[in-house]
Amino acid sequence: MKLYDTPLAPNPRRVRWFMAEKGIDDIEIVTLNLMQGEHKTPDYVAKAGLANVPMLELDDGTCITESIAICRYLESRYPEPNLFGRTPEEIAFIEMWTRRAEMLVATPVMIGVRHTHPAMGALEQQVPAIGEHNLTSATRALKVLDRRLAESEWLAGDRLTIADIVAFVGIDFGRMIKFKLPEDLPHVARWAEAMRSRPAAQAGMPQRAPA
Ligand SMILES: N[C@@H](CCC(=O)N[C@@H](CS)C(=O)NCC(=O)O)C(=O)O
Repeated sequence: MKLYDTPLAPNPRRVRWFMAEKGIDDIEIVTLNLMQGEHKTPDYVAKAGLANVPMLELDDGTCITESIAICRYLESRYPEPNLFGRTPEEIAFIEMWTRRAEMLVATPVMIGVRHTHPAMGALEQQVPAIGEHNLTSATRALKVLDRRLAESEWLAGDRLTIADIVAFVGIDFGRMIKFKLPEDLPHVARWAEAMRSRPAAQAGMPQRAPA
């Protein structure tokens, strides 16, 4: 199998993080440079169906896009540790928090970065007001996460799941524009530190020079 990837973008990072939590190391990583349009070549778009990463190409040539669909496939192939839930209740609860993480936080932060970071002009017709509005929404939604994390160690229960990966990777992408966690969210701060210190947080990320 091959994972078509790019280092800084959040959606491929979800998959790399997920693979690292599971110890999956037998998938070839193919790095594309989005700024040079390597995800827009006719060959790639013919396989993926759209000019997006990540894409997982199976050994029989089947191609899967959408980071969560790829993670679900990998969960079936590499079941442990379980990150999508086992019982009907757990599966629904993890799905609920994954969707909240994506819709309330990860997507608004991504739109915020795309519309306000100068380099993103290569990929987006930028409207800074759209970016600012989305960043305000994401900041407001972090209160929802803080309330949840006041009662639970992880977003969907007592262990890390795909919901935590989606939420944290989304928030962390905001570093591109120095998006900071508000200081009055102690539970988000505790959880974010726990996420940041997991080895999987480094998976495929460019190493930063020591300060
Ligand atoms: N919903 C998709 C989103 C994929 C996506 O938006 N990928 C971005 C990188 S994070 C991309 O390929 N952007 C290319 C572009 O905007 O030209 C997923 O979860 O995989």
